[in-house]
Amino acid sequence: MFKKILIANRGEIALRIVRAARDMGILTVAVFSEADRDAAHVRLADQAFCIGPGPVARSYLNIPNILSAALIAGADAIHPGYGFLAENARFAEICADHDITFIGPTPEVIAKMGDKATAKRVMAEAHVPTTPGAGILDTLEEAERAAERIGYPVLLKATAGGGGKGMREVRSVSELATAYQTAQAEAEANFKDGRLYLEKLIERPRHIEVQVFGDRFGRVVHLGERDCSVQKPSHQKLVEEAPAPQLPSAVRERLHAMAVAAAKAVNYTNAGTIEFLVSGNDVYFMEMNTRIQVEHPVTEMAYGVDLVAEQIRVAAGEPLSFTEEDLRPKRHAIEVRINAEDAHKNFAPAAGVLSRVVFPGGPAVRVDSHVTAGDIVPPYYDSMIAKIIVAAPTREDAILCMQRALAETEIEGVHTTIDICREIMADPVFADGGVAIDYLQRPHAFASV
Ligand code: MV4
Repeated sequence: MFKKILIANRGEIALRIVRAARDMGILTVAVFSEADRDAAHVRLADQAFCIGPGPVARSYLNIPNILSAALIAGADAIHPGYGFLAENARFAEICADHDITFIGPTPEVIAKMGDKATAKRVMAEAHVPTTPGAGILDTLEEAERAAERIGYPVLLKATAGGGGKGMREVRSVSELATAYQTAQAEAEANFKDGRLYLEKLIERPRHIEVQVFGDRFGRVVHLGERDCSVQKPSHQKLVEEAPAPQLPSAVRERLHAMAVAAAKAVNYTNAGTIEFLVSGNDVYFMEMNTRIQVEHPVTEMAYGVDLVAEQIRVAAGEPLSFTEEDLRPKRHAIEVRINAEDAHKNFAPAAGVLSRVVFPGGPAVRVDSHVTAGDIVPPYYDSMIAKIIVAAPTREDAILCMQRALAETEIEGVHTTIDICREIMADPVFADGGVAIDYLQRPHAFASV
């Protein structure tokens, strides 16, 4: 087992990893930017190194500085968390070159799944259902022919993308040229890779993803699905739950089987997520995320497992520790994300001082957060300041519990998503379950969206 793990991240996930390591008797090394000098992850780790100024390019994305910290501290592993360097194949490779274990899948798998057109082709070859579409498009004329063949509406996607950047809906041939140019320009600007592919637009699908886990002995398991259909127009998730409500058991079983097949097709190791679009009884592979996800606690609460500890064990070369009992869902879990942003201003990030912070409690409530009263929300990073997760025997009970948890929560000084999360938990449409990805944009549903 590792003796010392460096955490190449900040915020709540850095704390989450410090805690998992500490619980396993492993020493921890934090890295931090100048804007995070007083941050909780710095205080809780055994050691901490400043890796540069606030802007991420000069600190949390600064590979030489992070690696130097790991080498000076004598860390034998690096956990990248999510975001930042978590899906950077080059970083995973550089860690290996320095005899430091990257806690995640291999660089080859990260690169393969990071290229969305390649990932889709690999999954189609493994008989995982994908949306009808075309591979990389070299010209507008090729896009026109492909769209004609598939039939409108279609969706242009950036192969370097994911998360919706460089994506354009095209409803007729007259819209294609403009959409092609803007999607290409957006992809080029964001990823320095303007390559596009195209697929049939699935209208009003649900976003359901499956947690998978593989070890170095070729065992691959799934830990069920999470329903993440409640997303902001920017594709950021706001509410996640497990199991997915109103899902026919045949569809659920197919999702689980497809996810395991997908992970096995690439000899997947460590924690991963297979994202699907679900429309009626049809399921389509969308993307694979080769990291621990923000919403992983939903699965942890529903199943009663520790996914981060398992990541560490598997990276250290141990076999998966999950038993048959571990792999059965026991409760219904719901997570809401509390972001420092103004729901009335298109969810614009709200920087400022948190003058008051009160989090909820109780045996079924978990709060993953790095903030306390008096903290400043720095402008450089993601606006998420807390996740509240609850679990109960039934979905109805879980919603009641979340309503109570949100009623106890008080955050003052900056605008947050608490109010809209309260509205969602009180909404009869959400209570019915099975909402699609356009849920927050339904006409007049939420005054603030
Ligand atoms: C789609 C789709 C409909 N049809 N692909 C959104 C981000 C990226 N991961 C892929 N996304 C989508 N791909 C086809 N063929 C709809 C979306 C989509 C979406 C997916 C999940 C959750 C929220 C979403 C919001 C808008 C669009």
